[in-house]
Amino acid sequence: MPTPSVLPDQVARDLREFSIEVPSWAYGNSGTRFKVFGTPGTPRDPFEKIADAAQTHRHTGLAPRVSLHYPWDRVEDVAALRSHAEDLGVSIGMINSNTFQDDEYKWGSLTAGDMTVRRRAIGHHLECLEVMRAAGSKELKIWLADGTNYAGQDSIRARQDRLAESLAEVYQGLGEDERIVLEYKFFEPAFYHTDVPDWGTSLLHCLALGEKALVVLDTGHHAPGTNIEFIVAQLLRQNRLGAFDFNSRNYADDDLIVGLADPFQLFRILFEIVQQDAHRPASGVNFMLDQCHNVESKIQGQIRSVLNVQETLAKALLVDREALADAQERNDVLEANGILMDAFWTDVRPALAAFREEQGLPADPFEAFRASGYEEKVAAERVGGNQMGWGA
Ligand code: AOS
Ligand code: ZN
Ligand code: ZN
Repeated sequence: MPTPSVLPDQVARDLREFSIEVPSWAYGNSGTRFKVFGTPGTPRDPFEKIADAAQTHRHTGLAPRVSLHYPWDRVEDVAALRSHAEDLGVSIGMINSNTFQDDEYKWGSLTAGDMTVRRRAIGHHLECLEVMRAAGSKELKIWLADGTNYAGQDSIRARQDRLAESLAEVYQGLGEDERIVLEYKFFEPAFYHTDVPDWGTSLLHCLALGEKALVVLDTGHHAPGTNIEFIVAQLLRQNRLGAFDFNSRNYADDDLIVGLADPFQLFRILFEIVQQDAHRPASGVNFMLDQCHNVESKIQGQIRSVLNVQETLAKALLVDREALADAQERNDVLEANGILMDAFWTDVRPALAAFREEQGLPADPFEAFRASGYEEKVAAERVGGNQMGWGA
């Protein structure tokens, strides 16, 4: 396919409607258990995190929502945080619950055998629903660190039963147009078994709960070699793909910039999305990032990330699906594969630059942000106070 100088109309229409949600925690300092490096200008409170996130949207037009993590992003006045976001041209997206940092949850949260602990964990999720409403959001995201480290440590079956009961209580708290999304992760911090380790377990719980419960697919949460696009196709088929947590992994849950470790995997995932029209807002799939920027500039990292998703989506939209269907019907394996590869290798960057300019956005949002002086400005302004971290 020759390099197009403009995007086909339908591709441009689809891209105009497409958006990505960014995580508040990506704007704070993060690191490993070895070291967390500080960066001048790092936000000191959730208001500053949102101001930084708004820069990503301002330069790309792609990231109008910011996910919050609770209680990391606890503020006295959620309504004030909401209007601060709106003043900056963004809104608050999903509220992420957090039951992985308190001593009480050492033996589990929604799965805990101790009823007092379980009640506390359920209460936390109901409180998250209140925060969600005050923030103007409709979605609660649940990721649980629950699991065990040794065979025999606890009953796997009993924990599933307790999880189902706890989730049902949280689900009862949902309003008509609200929903929960349940994330899975095959290991870490628990290393023997995890209570929601895979898409099947998440889906089973969601099916038992009802239509307002959907699965979150974090691209970093699978064993090496897992065919993630298959999971995408299957969840879409069941109308249960609620959201993505996009990131890149080389080894495990590395949370690196999406599309950098394996751009072709991102393309294959987005092609499954496109084939089922799930990139359109009407599908209800929330495309989010779940990333940390340990050594690179955080806002630049976020801008690069949303651009990677946009660029790869444009390629997936360029696949000649009619020709593909025809090749598939004739079982012409290599022609079918060639049609996909042709779209994957197409350079969409010049057409995307023109597309952005048409919308009054910089042709190169990454360079425009670097030249804007924002990082230097906040580094000079944000003195005193404590920089927020991933686990603030
Ligand atoms: C944890 O591994 C998950 O990816 C969660 O989405 C988590 O809430 C997020 O990464 C912040 O730590
Ligand atoms: Zn995640
Ligand atoms: Zn993760």
